[in-house]
Amino acid sequence: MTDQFQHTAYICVGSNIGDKLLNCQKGIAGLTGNGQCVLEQSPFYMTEPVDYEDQDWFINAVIKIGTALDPFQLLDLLKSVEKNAGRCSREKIRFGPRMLDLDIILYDNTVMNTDRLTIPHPRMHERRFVLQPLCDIDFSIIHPVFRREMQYLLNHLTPGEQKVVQYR
Ligand code: PH2
Ligand code: MG
Ligand code: MG
Repeated sequence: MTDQFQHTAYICVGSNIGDKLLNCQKGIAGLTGNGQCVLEQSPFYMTEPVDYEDQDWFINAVIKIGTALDPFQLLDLLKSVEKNAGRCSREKIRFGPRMLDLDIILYDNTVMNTDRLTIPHPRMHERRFVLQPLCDIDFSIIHPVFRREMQYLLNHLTPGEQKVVQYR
């Protein structure tokens, strides 16, 4: 029998507008409802905004999925689920507030850099809101570019910066 889900991807889920937890849950449900298999889910965290600080705290989580989609097909699906969950074109500020954000963090051991998509996510290694929930799922994953364990990358963030608080 052929394996339906040949690929493994890690997706960061985030929201900082409206019912943030519900938006994140809708995002995850939107993936399962569209043929993706959620293999693991981290706890949800309340996280201090990074890059653009003049905005509300986020709720973030990371999920591990099994997928038959290639990276671009997966990106298209994430965009359509974001849209269905109410993300709109008014959200114009780069790194600014959003109803739902679904980002590909890792896809198998793929390393790629195109105009539309960079994998691993180009800022994942400096973001506690990604590394903490990712380590909750599997701290021993090796970053395919830096060749370091996720736990190592998490431990090397500046202590006290980028607060994350477990939500549930
Ligand atoms: N997403 C951003 C920018 N800043 N900060 C936190 N804490 N969580 C996010 O998901 C986030 C962010 C751009 O997508
Ligand atoms: Mg993002
Ligand atoms: Mg995004």
